[in-house]
Amino acid sequence: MIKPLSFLFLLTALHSFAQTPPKPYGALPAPRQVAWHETEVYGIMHFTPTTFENKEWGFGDADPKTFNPSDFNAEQIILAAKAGGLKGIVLVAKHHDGFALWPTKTTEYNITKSPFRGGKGDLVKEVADAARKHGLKFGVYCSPWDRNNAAYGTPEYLKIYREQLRELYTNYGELFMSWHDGANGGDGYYGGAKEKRSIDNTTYYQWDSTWTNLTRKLQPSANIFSDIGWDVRWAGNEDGSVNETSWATLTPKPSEGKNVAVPGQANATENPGGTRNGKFWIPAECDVPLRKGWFYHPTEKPKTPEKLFDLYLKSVGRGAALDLGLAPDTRGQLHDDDVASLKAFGDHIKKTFAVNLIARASSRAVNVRGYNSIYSAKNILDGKADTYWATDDDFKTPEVTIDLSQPVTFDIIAIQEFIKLGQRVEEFAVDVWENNNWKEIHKGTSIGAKRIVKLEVPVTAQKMRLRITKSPVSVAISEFGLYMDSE
Ligand code: FUL
Ligand code: CA
Repeated sequence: MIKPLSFLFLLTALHSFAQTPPKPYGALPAPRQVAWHETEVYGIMHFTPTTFENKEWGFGDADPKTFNPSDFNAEQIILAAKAGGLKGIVLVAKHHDGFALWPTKTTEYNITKSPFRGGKGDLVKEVADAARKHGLKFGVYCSPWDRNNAAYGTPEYLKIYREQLRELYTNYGELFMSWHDGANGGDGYYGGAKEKRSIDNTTYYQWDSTWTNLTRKLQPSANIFSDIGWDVRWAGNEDGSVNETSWATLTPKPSEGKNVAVPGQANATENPGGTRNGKFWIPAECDVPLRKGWFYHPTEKPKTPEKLFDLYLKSVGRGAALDLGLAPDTRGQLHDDDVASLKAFGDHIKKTFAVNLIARASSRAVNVRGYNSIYSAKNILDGKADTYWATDDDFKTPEVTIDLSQPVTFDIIAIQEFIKLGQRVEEFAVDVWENNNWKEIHKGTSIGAKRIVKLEVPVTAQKMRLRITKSPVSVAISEFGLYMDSE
């Protein structure tokens, strides 16, 4: 006979077993990366003397007095970004031309030498303040390549560069990104030398120690972006898209002839698709200018809202993020055309994803982990990223059926995995019930943070199902939604 006390013990043990969440799979996102995934769409803003020279890469010789916006307005820019659905802004605090937009102590080539706000201005602060005031996250890009600095190429410059980062990391609040790129070395002004300087970027910048000792210490929530990581990788192009199958994990590989994988030296062929079962969680950022160039040029036009929506599907809809280049004009504001394009894009997304057409449906899963309601299939319809449907360990290819009280018409499918437990699913399919049979309407691969599928033609159905068709482990799906493109 089981004694009452041991029976109670057994019950408690069984109960806690049934509550055990699935074991995490593979490389996992750090909390800062989970927050980054939620940002989805953000912007990167280029506005330096290069804007006034109508160039893309300033040589580093522009007179600081040329930086003279007639009506700079950080709020105009931030509000336009916000209307576009952007949830963060990365400011290029210093581009390759070397002009610092903040009153740095590290170089004379900075904003205090310009007429901006009578030499008392701090553009980094104005943008940071405006962003925070309107609920956008803030980040910085400080170009390592500096075509103005006389010390560029010597060990002395590395100290200067690190000090610039230190100033940016300490004076402008919490940053969501520290953006770095691999463009470096070449010709430039270099304090008047006007020559070509080549550096070995596998050794010169010593990124490991900069990121470990500065970035991680002073800005632990900042996601380090570079072409291979550490936190966020480059998509491998500047078109705003990743591969249809794109994994959030990556095993950075050195490029040919090099024995280290550092910014600018990575083998970019894996960037658009990532590495299935890669060593690190390093999801992709798709950076693309809103216009043709990163800087404002009067003859160029912004992308249409339709084009932006398409890029959204090819970036955010493939588990990556969309980073749109914003280029203020010589007034220091976004052109009306850019404002209009952003607004229409933002409205398009807002309207389309306002209601999950199956939010009120009932759902039946073949398996729910430990019969426990905290892992119920209902969790995929509740609109909350933190609740998920999980299956028992041996249910790796489960399905869930959705029943509605009346038919709905949709042309967009959206699925999210609970990424805190890793990227688990490898293949999935969606079916609708038609003439007493299941008909497959879509078959896909990677999901991760989000997978959005736009169907060629709208589908009408009252009953549908999501099938996970390939996964090395049990699944953890946090959301499933059907939507109708509002346009
Ligand atoms: C690149 C730079 O060379 C471009 O000028 C621009 O800043 C872009 C965002 O990153 O690597
Ligand atoms: Ca959920």
